[in-house]
Amino acid sequence: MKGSWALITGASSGFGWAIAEQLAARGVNLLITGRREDRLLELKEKIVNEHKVLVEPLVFDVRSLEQCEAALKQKASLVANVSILINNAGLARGGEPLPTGKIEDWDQMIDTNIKGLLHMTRLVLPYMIERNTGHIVNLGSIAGRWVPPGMGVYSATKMAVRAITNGLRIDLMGKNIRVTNIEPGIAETEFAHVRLADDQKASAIYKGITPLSANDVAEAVLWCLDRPAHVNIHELLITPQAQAGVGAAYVHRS
Ligand code: NDP
Ligand code: 8X3
Repeated sequence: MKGSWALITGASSGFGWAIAEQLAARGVNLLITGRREDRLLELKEKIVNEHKVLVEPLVFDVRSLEQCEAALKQKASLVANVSILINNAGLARGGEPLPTGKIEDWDQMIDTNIKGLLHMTRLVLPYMIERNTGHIVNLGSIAGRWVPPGMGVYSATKMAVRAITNGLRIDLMGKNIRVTNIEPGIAETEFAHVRLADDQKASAIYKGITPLSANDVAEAVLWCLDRPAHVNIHELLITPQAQAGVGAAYVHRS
């Protein structure tokens, strides 16, 4: 892994940030992306001070194909060397039942979680194919297996991530490129704050349980990346010990 290049979307927070730190600790050079430039610069400074790796921040919105293309073009010579793509940028919005759900929330989730992931995959993959090496790790969710109440559209986007991951693995048969879907349950990041835009409601999600941390999820990602080249982890479902499924009935709160 040392000396290779990884591109991580959504590195300005949560899982993406933790994955960046853990990869840098292993000597991996990084292209870190997100919309918040200040956060990417903060991460770059931290990583460069702690580890001897190269870090290039790229600021763009994964929903826009034009922005993705322009950003990657800026660093084309580095993108050409990317052997690890972490498709992590994503979000949930709202929690209303479908009949009263907000169309703009649906658009944002679909455009980010599905189309953003497709844009980045389509743009980076040709380089991996040319070099016949690579590993794509997608951030799905336990909600890609079962539907949490009020999260039907979010769940649909993560079911799409699962389908795209499986389809890609089939379409890449014969190439030395691995494809993995990581499916976390409740994890404490900015996710709940972005989803609910209400600090009190967001904190309630973690009440009475020890949620996964961003580092827990990053360790799972690193473990998948670390397997020998002939071993491909298709999917990895990871929850807090207190969570046995989705929805209140499957979370034990003390
Ligand atoms: P965070 O909110 O902490 O981080 C989300 C990241 O995605 C941020 O860096 C954000 O960057 C980036 N992002 C969001 N929208 C866009 C966009 N349009 N363009 C570019 N970047 C974008 O959440 P997590 O770290 O928890 O989430 C990471 C992934 O894991 C998501 O796909 C999420 O669905 C999934 N997940 C999360 C779980 C959880 O409980 N936390 C559980 C299961 C899966 P910026 O705002 O700077 O653009
Ligand atoms: C979100 C997972 O368990 O919070 O991706 O609904 S959960």
